[in-house]
Amino acid sequence: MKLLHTADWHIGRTLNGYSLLAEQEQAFQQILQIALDEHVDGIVVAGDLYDRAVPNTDAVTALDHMFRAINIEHQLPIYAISGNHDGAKRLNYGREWLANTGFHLNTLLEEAFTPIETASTQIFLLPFFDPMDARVYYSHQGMSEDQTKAIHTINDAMQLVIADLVKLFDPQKRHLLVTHFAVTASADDELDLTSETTSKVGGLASLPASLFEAFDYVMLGHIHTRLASPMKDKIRYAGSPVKFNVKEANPKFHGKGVEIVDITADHITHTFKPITPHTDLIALKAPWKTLTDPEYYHQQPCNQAWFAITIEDFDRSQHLNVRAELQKIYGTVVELDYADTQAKPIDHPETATPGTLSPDDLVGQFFHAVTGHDLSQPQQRLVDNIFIDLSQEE
Ligand SMILES: [Mn+2]
Repeated sequence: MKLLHTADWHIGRTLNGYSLLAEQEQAFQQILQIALDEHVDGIVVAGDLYDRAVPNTDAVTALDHMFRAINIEHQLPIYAISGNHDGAKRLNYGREWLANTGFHLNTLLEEAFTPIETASTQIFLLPFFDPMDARVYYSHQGMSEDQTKAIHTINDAMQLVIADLVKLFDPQKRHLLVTHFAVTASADDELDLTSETTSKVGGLASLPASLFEAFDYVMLGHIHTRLASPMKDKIRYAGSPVKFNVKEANPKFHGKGVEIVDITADHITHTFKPITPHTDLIALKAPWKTLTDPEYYHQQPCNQAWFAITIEDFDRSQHLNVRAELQKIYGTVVELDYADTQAKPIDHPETATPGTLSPDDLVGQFFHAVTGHDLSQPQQRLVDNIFIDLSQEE
């Protein structure tokens, strides 16, 4: 069995107010072509189909056309789940009808416990969920209130869920999991690659890869670069097909694409297939004199890419409309920033800057600075839950 693994389409996303829809449609055409060239048996979309729970009508129309092309025109099965950006209940609409044409879409936790059965594999589609969803699910399963109340973190919840999925394993078949979480190589790891937001995910909602070891292969969504894959051979992120923020313009994140996962009785392999951006996102950082020097900018794909420009050591009093001048040279400038190359002294060297801390750590540090005490366990739990809720709304 051969599957195409992609994730985090975020249809309808904008970059500093610029619509990415044309770029997303371009990327989709390439994904479809790869699927056809590789003769895959289905396309896996591991969550965050839309960018928001209530997507705008252009986004809905665009995704409808994409799924139609895959599933109706080319009759390829789709194996999809909702991510934290999707509205699980809304996206659930029509689910049972869609399954009739091989469009398998799970958005609710309880749906994960019915794997999709093929001749040689079981495909478990586990959508994004939070500890509260797990409490509700397990109380419906007859679990006592004391036990459901013990489900505090996503780690607590996932241990129960995985144990129940494993009970459904058919020993004659391969077991594949599609899910949407921050998974790290070990419990202590912190993700510092680009993820949902530009800040660290931290220990907050990240799960250790060891939780998923029972599966033969895990196809993840949530982190937007495949370089964050926690186990290179079998627990992998596909990454988003499109660059979503300026951080991703950094060459170290280059290489958007999808993975072709080939599953046979004795091995599973994955092969990266690149997607070429139509309008690339280029980050430049240089002094004003350099940026406006023809020798420099003639080296750049002016008017063909989007630019995020950081001007170094800039005397702002000299130029009235910096953006307009740069746009004359470069075309679309999606982000403009200023940087001093001379490092400034830090007031509190023992305190990390906000950008390098996870949101929960930041709250903890602030609390400590104000009260002189660490957060108690119930307080920490409250903070965690607030950020889990926020990550769903984001
Ligand atoms: Mn995402």
